[in-house]
Amino acid sequence: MDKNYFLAFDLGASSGRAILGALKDNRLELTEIHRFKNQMSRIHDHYYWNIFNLFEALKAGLKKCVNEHGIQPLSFGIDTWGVDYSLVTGNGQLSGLPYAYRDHRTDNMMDEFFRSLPENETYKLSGIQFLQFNTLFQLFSSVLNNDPALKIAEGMLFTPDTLNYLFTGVQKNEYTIASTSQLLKPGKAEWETRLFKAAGIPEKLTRDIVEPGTVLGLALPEIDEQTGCGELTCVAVASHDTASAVVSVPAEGENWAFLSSGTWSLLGIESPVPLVSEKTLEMNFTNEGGAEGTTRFLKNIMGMWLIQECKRVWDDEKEISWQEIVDLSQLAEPFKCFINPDDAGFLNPGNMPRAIQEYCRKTNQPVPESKGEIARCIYDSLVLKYKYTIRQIESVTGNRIEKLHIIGGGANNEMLNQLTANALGIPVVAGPTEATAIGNIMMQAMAMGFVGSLNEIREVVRTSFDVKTYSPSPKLDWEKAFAAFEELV
Ligand code: LRH
Repeated sequence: MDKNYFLAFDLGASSGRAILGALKDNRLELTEIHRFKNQMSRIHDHYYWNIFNLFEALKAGLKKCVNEHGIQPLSFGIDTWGVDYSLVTGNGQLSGLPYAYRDHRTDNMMDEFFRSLPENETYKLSGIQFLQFNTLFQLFSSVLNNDPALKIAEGMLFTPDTLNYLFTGVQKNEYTIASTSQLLKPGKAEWETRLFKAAGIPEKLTRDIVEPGTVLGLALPEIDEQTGCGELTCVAVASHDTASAVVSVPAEGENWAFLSSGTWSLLGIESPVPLVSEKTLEMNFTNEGGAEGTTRFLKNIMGMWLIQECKRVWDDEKEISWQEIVDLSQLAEPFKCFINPDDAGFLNPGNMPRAIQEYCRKTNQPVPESKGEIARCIYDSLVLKYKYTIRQIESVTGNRIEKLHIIGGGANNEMLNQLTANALGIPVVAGPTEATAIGNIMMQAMAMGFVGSLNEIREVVRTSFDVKTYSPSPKLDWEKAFAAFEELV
């Protein structure tokens, strides 16, 4: 059988990539075609995504695929971070730049919203973890602030929906990304009208929801004119990046958890049904929509953002490599101080090292001074938060987690993988690091009839990519550290 080619566009908060997948005899090979920087634009103290630049970058990737690699793929798919959206006017134009979720306009918006609909009601209706940047609260803030862009909007498209629309002219909301909005019913591809009413969000903004793996249509002729892509099918993949990543977890059997590790650490399990109860509300867990009707019961943990932001500040003085940061952290004293990675103050503080020092000072702990001490504090705290979260999951399901699969770019951090295995006391399987692009590509392959199910996809992942297993070998007293951490959070 000849190779079949699929192009994945995987967009993160700090970079985007075009990755070509070649599938032959159930083996997948990847080639990175194009990589570009993404960043929020700060304008008059608000944060936006430059969606038009992103569109141009994707077209540049497609053009490179055709011209430099000589490949016209069968299809393409787009996945991005969750919750953000563009508004579309009646004549099909985007009404300005979309806000970025770290914009401060949603500070305090959750409490405002709970005056219309109490917290427990909102959770029961949506099953989604409360994060101030969920689409529900972003739109609610626009309603309260009489945002003129909202007034002229006739439609709302999440980030991957928006880019799909620019490529094809088709306006749909894909299920997995829509599920991050906190506007759907738990585990269902249905809008929850009571949430729209409570927030005053016009229901006309919604579009039909399509399942992941739906063929949306063809790229417009103007795309062919600009890139030479020929007749190119657009597939709505599991377009939330976490959903795509979890599609490609190379797991078999049961009692495993996943950690999708990147800017965010998404730690959870795949469940056949949403888990929504008093207890999951209290623990603030989310139920995001997945492929094949699955639910991702997980916790959003602040993740590598903490260290990325430190690096950004440190780079301003003198550039420092990731490896140097890891090396310095290993020289620093372990368990000297901890942070709760999910403290709201770390969402977008501007100067992360200072925010961490401030947190330690406020909580009467030794203040980390050097880069190594700050990095060590972050790594220890993240790993302990993973342990804390795994225990919470076990307390909900009553099952012990026996293995943790770490996927995504964060799985490259060997030191952190080992610390995680040590702290959790279970094997950690790291890889593939390209999980999101793989999940994106394999959902295209499914839509185009080359694989039949999620299980078959995972089989392809297992045969095509190497993983590395870390067995626990704790040298430090993680239980004691955990007790101190638990006290703090
Ligand atoms: C990770 C992610 C996460 C979200 C966040 C906004 O990239 O998609 O699942 O909640 O971005």
